[in-house]
Amino acid sequence: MRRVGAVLAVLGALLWAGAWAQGLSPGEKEQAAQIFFDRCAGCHGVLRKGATGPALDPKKMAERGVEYLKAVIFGGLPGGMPDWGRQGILSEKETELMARFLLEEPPAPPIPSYEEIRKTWKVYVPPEKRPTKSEHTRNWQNFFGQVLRDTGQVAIIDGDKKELVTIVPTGFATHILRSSATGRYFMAIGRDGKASLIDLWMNPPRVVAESKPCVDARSIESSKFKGYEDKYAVVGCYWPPTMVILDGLTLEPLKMVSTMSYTKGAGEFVQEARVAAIVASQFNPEWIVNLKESGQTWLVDYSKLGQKGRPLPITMIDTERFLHDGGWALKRYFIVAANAVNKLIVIDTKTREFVAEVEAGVRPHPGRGSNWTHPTYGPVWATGNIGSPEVTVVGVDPEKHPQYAWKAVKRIQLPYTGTLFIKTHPNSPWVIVDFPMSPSPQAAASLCAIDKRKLEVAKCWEVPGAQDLKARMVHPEFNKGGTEIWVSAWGSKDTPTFIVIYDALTLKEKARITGDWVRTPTGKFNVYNTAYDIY
Ligand code: DHE
Repeated sequence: MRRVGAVLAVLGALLWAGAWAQGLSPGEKEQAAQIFFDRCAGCHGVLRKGATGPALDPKKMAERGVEYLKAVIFGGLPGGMPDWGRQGILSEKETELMARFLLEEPPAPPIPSYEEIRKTWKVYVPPEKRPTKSEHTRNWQNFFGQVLRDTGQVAIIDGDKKELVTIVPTGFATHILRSSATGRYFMAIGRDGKASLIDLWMNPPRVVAESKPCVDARSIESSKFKGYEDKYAVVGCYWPPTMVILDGLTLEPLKMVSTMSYTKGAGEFVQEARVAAIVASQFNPEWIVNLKESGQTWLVDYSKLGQKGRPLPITMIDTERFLHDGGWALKRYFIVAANAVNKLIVIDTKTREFVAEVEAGVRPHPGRGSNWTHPTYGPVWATGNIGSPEVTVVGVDPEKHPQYAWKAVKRIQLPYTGTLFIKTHPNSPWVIVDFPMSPSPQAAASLCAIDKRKLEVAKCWEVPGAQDLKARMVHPEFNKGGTEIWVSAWGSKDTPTFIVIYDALTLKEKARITGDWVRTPTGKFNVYNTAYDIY
């Protein structure tokens, strides 16, 4: 049922590429291509050229041998390669299939036409039929949008009452949510490239528009500059490598831009130049769009899209390869991780310049990172690292604290590796750190709190019940007032888990959200903090 078209397309491409290898039947190839697309392509690239994960060149894979590949796929590797077999996601048979698939030349999935994409565009409630004020009395600015990854849904939870408001369908393996500039809409992006617009003012909140501008995507953002609030949206695609601009209120595809390019503007030509993090500038009517494989950061000016011919000025800055995720410092500097080269890249969105690069730990993964003001170093921003047990704290104020700006002022030692996300709030003394990529189940079920003044770990604890559910604690997020920290227990789709809520001062557990619907909860996004970039 799911993405049969995509499977057939991948299979078609396999045939087209003449990638028949001995031993794999057409059925096996189809299955392996789909598993690779769903589970592996995000890190290794659909063409297997490598990014977050290493390149998987068929000749090198053949040298390593099927037995070695099976062991790695099943049991994982320290530093990020998931243990797909041990987690129960791939059976032994599927593990062997994937090992054999890696010996073959990778197929390139076809590229959908604009007509095909346009057919995916649906407006369920046109803007003029939507409410002009909230239809309910709930405090929607303190709603949380909880991604239920493997059910392809988003749960809207009332953060004041800690009760489920509704569950809406979104894309396959839904990845993230972003708030529109006003916070009224959540925009969801699925790994199948489906964008969904959720109106939080409706009673109950519902998907009012959707479109699927590509077949594989990870990012979505709205236009936030004054005068353009909620007017446009942009989807960052992994495949085809494109950036697609949509109408912000209907998600109608308006403009598709290929991101294939030469690395850093003058190197090797990369077909698979995937769009990673996108943020919306407050200083200019533009998005900061980060291209992973080509190592470019684009400043995309959306202010002229209303003119004849939809002009789209793009300023291309050569930064660093393997850009991934990142966030704001002082709401002016965008800091993005070039994770495969252990660097942080800093863009000043006011002057529109590439200002610095900072040495991080091993494979920095900030999510959006965390901001606070330290008594000595002044304003700082911090990231966790997947491959080293470290939170890297960077000085970010070149005007008042130039001696610390763009330097790692502290490398806080953690007890474990495997951090994906860290988060804080101006009203909390703590930065909360997760470890979902740790190979140790005990570490993956644990959290740590860092003291923002002392710049050291104050407390680490294992979340009771998480290991019993084979769950990894992931993605801390504060409520609007900064008085609570919410963290999800990410287990398998077959078993409901929970979202745990801590007091943001005492770190004592306050509540748990449970229910049959709590399956594979991953990222969760507080409306106010997401709309106003508070982290
Ligand atoms: Fe993400 C952010 C890509 C796996 C949960 N992830 C991002 C961003 C990118 C990205 C480019 C930044 C988006 C932005 O800001 O515009 N993620 C990828 C991958 O390529 C990767 C490594 C592999 C894949 O196949 O997708 C991947 N991501 C995951 C997960 O396995 C996570 C933990 C669970 C899930 O839902 O799939 C996951 N990624 C997230 C979350 C964010 C994110 C929750 C946003 C963090 C935030 O606070 O903003």
